[in-house]
Amino acid sequence: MTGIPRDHPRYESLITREKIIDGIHMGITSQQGLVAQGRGEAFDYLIGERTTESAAFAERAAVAHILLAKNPIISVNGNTAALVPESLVALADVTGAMLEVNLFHRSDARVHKIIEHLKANGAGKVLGGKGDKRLGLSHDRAIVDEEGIFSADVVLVPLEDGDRCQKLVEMEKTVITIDLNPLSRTSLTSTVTIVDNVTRALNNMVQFTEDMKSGSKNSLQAVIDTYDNDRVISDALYSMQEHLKNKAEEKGITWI
Ligand code: PTJ
Repeated sequence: MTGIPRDHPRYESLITREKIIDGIHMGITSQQGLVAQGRGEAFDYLIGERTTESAAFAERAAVAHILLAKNPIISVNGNTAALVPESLVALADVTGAMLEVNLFHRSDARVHKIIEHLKANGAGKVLGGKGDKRLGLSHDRAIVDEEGIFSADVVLVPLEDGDRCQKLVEMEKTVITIDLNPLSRTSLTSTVTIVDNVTRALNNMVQFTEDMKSGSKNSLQAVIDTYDNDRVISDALYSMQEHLKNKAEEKGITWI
């Protein structure tokens, strides 16, 4: 990584970019991953680069679904592998979910590099290398493992394009997504939509799991029952609007 000074006002954001670039050099992140990161950054700026209350609610609902699931899977792509490998492994460990590599710009070499990268960051078994089943999609995200995403009841999908999310919902799976764009196809089709940066969301989910894990099944179900995904999406849009309004007013710009 290049020497970015710690006191730079955009330090966190610049480090995140460096991690994606490093991911490309390591052969785990696609070049398109840079563009995706740029889109994410823009939405993160709009929401104020923080976890909103409703995103935290979605993260708790997501944890409740994962803890109640029979076969929960955390799907990993090239961006998340580069940005948050330790958090992916920590969430898998604390919840008992399995990690599965699933790529849009798929190559066997990249799948195996990501599996090795996750293992180097402490993961045990990582799925995705078999690719012995297909979802009904025309692109390579269709390639999944039978014991993983194919038979999962709950799938956590941090950051992707919408088709597979739609397909998983059609297969009657509970789909949890992390996507900073509250109006993306992914966000609009998932069961639980977390509008937060994957770099914050996964760490929050690890903490929430530690708090919620000892609770009863009924208490976890209660979190799910009181959850309203439309409300969460609507709140994300409102939070963006309010953040922009406050920023404008701080600078003496009239909000019309
Ligand atoms: O590794 P691969 O081949 O599976 O490809 C992965 C990418 C991400 C390149 C691929 O799935 C893709 O092109 O995704 P999109 O269509 O660009 O969608 C990415 C979505 O994630 C956009 O809505 C972004 O706003 C959002 N996003 C980007 N970075 C983050 C994010 N959301 C949360 N946290 C981020 N750090």
